[in-house]
Amino acid sequence: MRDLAYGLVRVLDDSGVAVGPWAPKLDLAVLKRGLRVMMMTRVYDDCMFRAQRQGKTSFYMKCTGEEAVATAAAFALDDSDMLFPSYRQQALLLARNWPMLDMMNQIYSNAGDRLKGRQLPVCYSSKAAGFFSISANLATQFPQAVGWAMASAISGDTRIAAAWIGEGATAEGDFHHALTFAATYRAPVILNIVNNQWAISSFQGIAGGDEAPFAARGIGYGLPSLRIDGNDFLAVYAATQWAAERARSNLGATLIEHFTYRREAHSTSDDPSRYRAADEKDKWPLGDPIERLKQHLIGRGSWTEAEHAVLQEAIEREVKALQREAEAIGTLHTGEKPGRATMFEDVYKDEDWRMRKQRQLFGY
Ligand SMILES: Cc1ncc(C[n+]2csc(CCOP(=O)(O)OP(=O)(O)O)c2C)c(N)n1
Repeated sequence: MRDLAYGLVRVLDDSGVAVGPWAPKLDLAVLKRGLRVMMMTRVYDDCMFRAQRQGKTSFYMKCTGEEAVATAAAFALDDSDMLFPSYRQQALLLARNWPMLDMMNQIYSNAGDRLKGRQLPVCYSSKAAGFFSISANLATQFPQAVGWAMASAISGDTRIAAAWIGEGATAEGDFHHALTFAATYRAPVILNIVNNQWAISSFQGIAGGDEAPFAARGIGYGLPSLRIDGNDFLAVYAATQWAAERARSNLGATLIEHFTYRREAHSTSDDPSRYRAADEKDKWPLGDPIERLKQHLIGRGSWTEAEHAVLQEAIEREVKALQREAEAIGTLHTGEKPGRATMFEDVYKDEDWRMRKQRQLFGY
């Protein structure tokens, strides 16, 4: 196992052919659905980014170039498995067919936002989709996922958990606490490190990636650890499927480092031209996940450039129509907003005396 933490598991070669022992036997239909979800995610990201620039929301974060990490994992997991994402796995929701309109309402903090504007845009939450509330405090989702997985095992459930963390956030104590508990209690959990090379303006070497791959950190905890090509839909699928089988067979947790690249800014509040070369993204050697899966399908004779262009146009039309629908409900500065008094609701199941005092202080 040790070598797998230091190497790079790949399936798609540079010409888009699936090779090697990790190549998963996947239906073409699954690959095409995966391609569609990745394309939808990219179009959704572009629309929401523009909406922020137009002042319709305060904040947005794209996952451009990293779409395979979340999409392929969602397809390899069962729909009832529990997801503990960071803010860059919006594709998980789309892969689980969660309505994009609901996600847009959250970005706009409008009257359709189930979270009533209380969460930072992009911090989605959906119990129905098995998608744990995203926390803007980095790394909290890691121990939470391990705890959830331990509870699942203790109660005899077959569901497993999966969590995602950025390579920068592995510097948080929560990352290490999660690995300790995962290893000690053999928690049925998949722990994903998304190494997209940058933590805002800090390159991955500052988080320790130059000393050893992030995957190698799992070895010290006795966890099977893989370092994989995160821009390869088939490699992400295969590694997740392998880890899920281990977890479901009571063999415990797996650590997976997804080697990928953040093509765009950290968020709408960031300007990467201040800290990295403008052409760096074009020099990234592992390519683009959408382009690579497209080439694979074309190579197998089951997809064409023309079909791809038609699908791209259809997705753009669909996303724009949903955007219009969301904006008709409201945006950051338009439409109805929840009353201020609602900030005291839903905090505790039964109102705490301190909460009551604060509410009364504000005259509600
Ligand atoms: C506990 C905590 N510390 C700092 C921050 C500020 N912060 C937000 S995102 C970020 C960088 C995270 O980088 P990484 O973990 O590599 O994930 P990426 O954004 O690249 O996906 C920082 C420092 C925070 N939100 N929470």
